[in-house]
Amino acid sequence: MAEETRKGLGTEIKEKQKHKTREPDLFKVVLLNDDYTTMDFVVWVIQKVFHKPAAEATKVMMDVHKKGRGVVGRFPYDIARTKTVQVKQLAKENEYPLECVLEKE
Ligand code: TYC
Repeated sequence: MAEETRKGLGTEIKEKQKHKTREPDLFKVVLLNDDYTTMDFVVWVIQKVFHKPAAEATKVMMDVHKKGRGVVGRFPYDIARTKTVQVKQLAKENEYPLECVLEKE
């Protein structure tokens, strides 16, 4: 009995959780097609910034090339923003007009 009481004291006291934890909102990183950026550069950028294997990066690039735009990934805001900036920075350094935008899911 004494042991049960001690056990009870040790395990039953729990603060009530006030807010449910939930997944962060996601943002889409979207690549836009243009007529000047080379296919090789787009594939390289997708691999470098989004850590996608070559075959998948090529698939995404071709999808953007054909449809005009395409989602490269979905991330919490800060990560999506950083990746968008990285893509634009690499494009600028290499003198390509490649555009990348962030969209709310
Ligand atoms: N359309 C470009 C070309 O023919 C290739 C390209 C693909 C450019 C995707 C941008 O987001 C892009 N060289």
